[in-house]
Amino acid sequence: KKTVGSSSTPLNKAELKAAIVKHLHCSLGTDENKANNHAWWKATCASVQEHVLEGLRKTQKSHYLNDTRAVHYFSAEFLMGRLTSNNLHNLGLFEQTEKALNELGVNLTDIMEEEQDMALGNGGLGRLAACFIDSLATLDLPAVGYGLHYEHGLFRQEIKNGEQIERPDSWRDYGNPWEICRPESIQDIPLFGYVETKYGENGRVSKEWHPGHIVKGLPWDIPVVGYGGKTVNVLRLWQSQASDYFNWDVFNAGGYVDAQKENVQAETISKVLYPNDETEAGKELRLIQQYFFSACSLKDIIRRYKRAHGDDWSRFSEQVVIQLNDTHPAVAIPELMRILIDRAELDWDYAWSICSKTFAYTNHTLLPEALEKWPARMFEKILPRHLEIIYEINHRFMDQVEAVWPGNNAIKQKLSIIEEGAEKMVRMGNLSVIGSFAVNGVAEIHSALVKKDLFPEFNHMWPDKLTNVTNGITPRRWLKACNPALSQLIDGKIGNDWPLHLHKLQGLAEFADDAKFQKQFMKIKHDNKTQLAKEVFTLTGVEIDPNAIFDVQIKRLHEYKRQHLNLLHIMALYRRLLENPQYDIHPRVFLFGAKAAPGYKLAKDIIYAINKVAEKINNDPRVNHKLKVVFLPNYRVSLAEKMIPAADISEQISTAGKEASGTGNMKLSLNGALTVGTLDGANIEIAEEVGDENIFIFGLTVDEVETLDRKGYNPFDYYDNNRELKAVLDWLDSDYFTPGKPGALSSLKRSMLEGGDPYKVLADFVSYSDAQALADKAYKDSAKWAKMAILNTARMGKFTSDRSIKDYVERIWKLVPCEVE
Ligand code: 26Y
Repeated sequence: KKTVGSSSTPLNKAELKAAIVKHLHCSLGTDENKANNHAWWKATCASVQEHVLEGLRKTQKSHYLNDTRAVHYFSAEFLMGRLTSNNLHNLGLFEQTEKALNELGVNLTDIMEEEQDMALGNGGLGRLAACFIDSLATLDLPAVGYGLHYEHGLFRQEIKNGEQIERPDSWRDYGNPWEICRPESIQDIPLFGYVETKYGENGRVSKEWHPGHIVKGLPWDIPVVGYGGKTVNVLRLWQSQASDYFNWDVFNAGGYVDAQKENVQAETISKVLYPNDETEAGKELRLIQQYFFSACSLKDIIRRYKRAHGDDWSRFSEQVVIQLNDTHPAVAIPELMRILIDRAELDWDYAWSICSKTFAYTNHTLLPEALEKWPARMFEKILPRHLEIIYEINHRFMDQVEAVWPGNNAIKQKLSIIEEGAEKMVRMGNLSVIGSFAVNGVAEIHSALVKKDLFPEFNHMWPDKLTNVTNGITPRRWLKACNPALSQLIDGKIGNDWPLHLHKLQGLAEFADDAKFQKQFMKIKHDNKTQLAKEVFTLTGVEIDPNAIFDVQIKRLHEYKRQHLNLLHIMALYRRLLENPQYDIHPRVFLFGAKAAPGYKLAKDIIYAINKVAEKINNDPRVNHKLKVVFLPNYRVSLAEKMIPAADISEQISTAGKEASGTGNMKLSLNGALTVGTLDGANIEIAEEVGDENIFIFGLTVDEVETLDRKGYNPFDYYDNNRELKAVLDWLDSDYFTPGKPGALSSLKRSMLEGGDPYKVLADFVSYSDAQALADKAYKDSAKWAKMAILNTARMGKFTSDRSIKDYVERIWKLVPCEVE
């Protein structure tokens, strides 16, 4: 059994001090007197990294000697955030390092602020990948994360006059102490060109792809330290580079400048993360990115497999499972087919039998606009051979459909990988289902809807293929590291192994009524709020009172997530306070954090509206002792780590059926925030765990949304019949919040009226406002609130990502843990 801090070569305080000073001198070229926080941080990381790399070497040796089956998690996004605190905690070195630095006159918390977030992801899907690789290492499971080494992660958000401005993110400007460059494992990746059909003497027809370009993939490895420090897996991220030999001709002809153009093109591939989630942009570069990292990763996997098994492909799918994080890496399916057929010269059926036992696919959305489709013409230009293979996969699949539904062309059209129409499109979702042996949704309700609404025919053809794995979060980052005071309180009550066995938090339930424990618990919450209040003041200049309710909505900005429902309610409270200064609510601070996709107009309008309403309310002495609104700029993992421990209320208010799971909901509840939420995604499972009395559920259910749609939803029914709602919406047309600029907020109102209110904001308004009133009432009874908060923390055991990973292992991956040392 693992105990924390039992890593193989423990570093004591004296050794840490010596190592840090050595790195200050020998790696950073400075000394104790000259070093600034940045240098101290780097020297600390370098000292720890030595230790991490030992663990990595031992892990790789164990995996090699045991010839382990491994999962390969393919994801276009890994939202890692900062690594220092996480690595120190997982190695059991946090406290020693803190003390060592203290004796050197340095504060660990301060120097950790020097680290840039690794923001190589947009939101939930990317952060899920990061939590999963933490759990995989913690559970001693052989695993590799594969993705893209974006030079620029998700844009940095500034707010100017209430509007979002995007600035480039440069997370590696001063070097990243955790990553290791591996030029020895470079891969060549072909692109463009044409396909030649060859007729062999034996009558065998074969295909040869003559690529028009070759780009190099250079891998960077980020060690992933499991909790307890034994297994250290890797996250391997590919950077694109021009392949030098390809440019020699131009270069020799004196075309030095032209040769650089080629370089620029090749290096563009991993330049920047696309900032859209949920709406597909259909850009050529994005398809190239997807192919680039999928092809690099497959080559890497095959190289490793061949080292152990030579040309014997019969054991490939026993050794290798590839998890596709959404359809973004789905082009790996035809790529593996291409390698098996064109390169290894296997016949189609054998190749397909290997391929269709290798891939599994996770679906993260039902929103039609998020389902990836590529124009067949674009596919043909970039990946001509892959398009042929996709046609062949589809042809054979259509025969299967014909066998199940003879003569039914409507079903064939629906299930085909190719969408016929004005422009032929390749449907990546269909390809993923057909090419995978397992498909999962990310929460019970979402998986049920995947079966019922998204892929019902596939579910009929392969009743065991579609399944559920409810998402989870790593409690190491999202409680132990981000909320040290609460963690220590918990340690003292139930012992310190809850980060590995989160169900043990149940043990806190017996203290939920204990007045002393309630006080301790709420004192920590209050201290966390005080700390956040300071941060808010630094970042925005707005003063907030830690005695107010901190009500938090943090997530990407989307209509379906309904930040504008929250805003309408805030405006309603404001109105009530203006109309009746005695209106009795506990003071509340509404905190938002959200980035909008740069091209998503209405999302940006909502950010602007929140900021304008905030400005007005915060400066209105009639109400600002009761109400404050704060939009924190540049929401990201490291800011989440500061906001979540300070939250009293968690806003999870998506239209039922739209949020696949949500994971912020789990993080907030784990830290003792009460959810105001709809019956959507994992909220439903959270309600089951905490009990209906410890959550504020409101709004239409999935069935009610469906019924309303069938009947014909008319937002004017609500607008015309609710005076408050009408007044609040009309307020948006005035210049009350935007002096001198009437109509500056009108687009919001329009979307909810003439626009048809696609996310049923008006339908849920009253129910939401009632739930908020109940929350307010509950907060006024502080013992009751404390009990509810404690029970939220106590009952989050299910949502550890360790449980999610165990579900994947049992239902899909069939992996065996491999002890290191
Ligand atoms: C196709 C491209 C534009 C695209 C890029 C990113 C499409 C989608 C995404 C990201 C989607 C995403 O983050 N989905 C979220 O996944 C979480 C983890 O499963 C869920 O908790 C959350 O409900 C879902 O919205």
